[in-house]
Amino acid sequence: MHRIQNYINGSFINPIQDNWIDNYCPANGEVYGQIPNSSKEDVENAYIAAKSAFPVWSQTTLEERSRILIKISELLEDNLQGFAEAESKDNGKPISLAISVDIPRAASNFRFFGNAITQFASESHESVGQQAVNYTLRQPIGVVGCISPWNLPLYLFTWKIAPAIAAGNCVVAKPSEVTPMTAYLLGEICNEAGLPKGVLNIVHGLGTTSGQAIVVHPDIKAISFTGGTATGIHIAKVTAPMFKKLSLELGGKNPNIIFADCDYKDMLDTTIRSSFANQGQICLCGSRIFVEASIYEMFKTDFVKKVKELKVGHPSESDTNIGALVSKPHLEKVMSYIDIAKEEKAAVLCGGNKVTVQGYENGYYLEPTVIEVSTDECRVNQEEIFGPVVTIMAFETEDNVLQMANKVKYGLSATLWTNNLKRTMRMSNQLQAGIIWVNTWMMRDLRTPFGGVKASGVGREGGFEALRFFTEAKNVCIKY
Ligand code: TXE
Repeated sequence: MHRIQNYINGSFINPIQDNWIDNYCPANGEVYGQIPNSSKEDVENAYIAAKSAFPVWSQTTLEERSRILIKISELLEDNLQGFAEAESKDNGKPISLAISVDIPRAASNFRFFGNAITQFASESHESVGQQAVNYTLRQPIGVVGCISPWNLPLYLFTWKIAPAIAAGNCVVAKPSEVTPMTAYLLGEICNEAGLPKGVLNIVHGLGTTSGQAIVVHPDIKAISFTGGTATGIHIAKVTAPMFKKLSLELGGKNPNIIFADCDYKDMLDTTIRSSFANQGQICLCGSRIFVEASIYEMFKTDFVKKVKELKVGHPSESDTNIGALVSKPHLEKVMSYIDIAKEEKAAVLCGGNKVTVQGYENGYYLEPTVIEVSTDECRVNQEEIFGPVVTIMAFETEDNVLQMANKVKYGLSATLWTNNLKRTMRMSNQLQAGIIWVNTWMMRDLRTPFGGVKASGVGREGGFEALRFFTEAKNVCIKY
């Protein structure tokens, strides 16, 4: 059985205690490999490697850091097919998505931050009348921890690592134990690109052991985490007394608000994507759909018809729209919400059942599901399901939908469909979310701040925000 290894100090090594975890293929439910079940000793070794690499890396010129990051990006592009196949097999996502989104975006992350670091600047303040000038140094923090989830494995892993190393830090990183494969492959690419040993160290294992060891390590001074809100709460609690810098990108339950004056076809096509892309396992998915009453019945008919046309199938088939969910426990969690919907007397308009894909009977497939709710206060409309399940309901007025949109504990993103400029401005100002999309969804410009409010997390990633997170500001005041 194929075993992947930890990547520490530029070498691939087994976990010290020789403990391993089975890795499942979601498309057929079979174990296809094993990954290290790393302990805190493995994390300590990764930390030691990172600490030793830091003095040289933090003093490496920006041009040289940039050159290496862009080389990593190019090598990812050269190996697009292999990485996409690995991602699809590990995660269950359609290969078409891994080829068009996940791996290109991972390459873009390195290219973007390789370029961004050459443009990163800090402020200076002339203290007029006091004969002094202040300037701000932006210094790398040292060794930082990056912990990422399973839904967009390499995409989110590199979204953290690239700015961290661009800013001159050395990293101890842990991908999700559910989807470790592309992070493992990244180590080889980093060596080929000439990234010095120890700048990036990748430890595989469970959140509660190796993840926890990163989080509580006294000398890992900053943690960038993307994952579930419950884990985010735990990390915030345990790191508070240690005064660590924290960036937490957590769950979402995002409203997709559709007004009658929108471009209907564009809205319908995009709403299919924003509901079901990646099996609905994207923190940005618009899982609560609110439709203006005057077009509600038309939308319901058209949307359900389109949803029924989506093909649930093996991720490697090019015409598959919906692949497998990431794991058996996750499939069970998502399905439990379909039972909850029935208990809450909501109407399941389509979907709701497991799908048996011929030849892959033990895969984790679920029909795309649309639930019509009569109140926004039910659990399916309030709790993050994180699967191919959306709720729909009608609204009467702008005030009414704004209130419902904001009445959840999360606040990551919101989508608005309207051609009314004043309404766009009013609603964008008042929606409680870190990201608002108007007449589009998940259109990304890597320079923009990315993150949420309320239970969707703290801090912003993206652009200079990420470089600010991964540096400490130090003010120098010189009197002349
Ligand atoms: O995430 P976890 P899970 C949501 C989604 C999902 C729920 C739970 O609703 O159903 O979260 O998913 C590591 N110390 N999102 O349980 O556990 C873990 O090993 C340090 C939204 O799979 O938060 C993995 O690397 N690390 C989300 C990472 O945290 C710990 C994406 C995420 O896993 C740890 C995924 C600990 N104590 C799920 N415990 C998004 N925002 O996109 C776990 N980990």
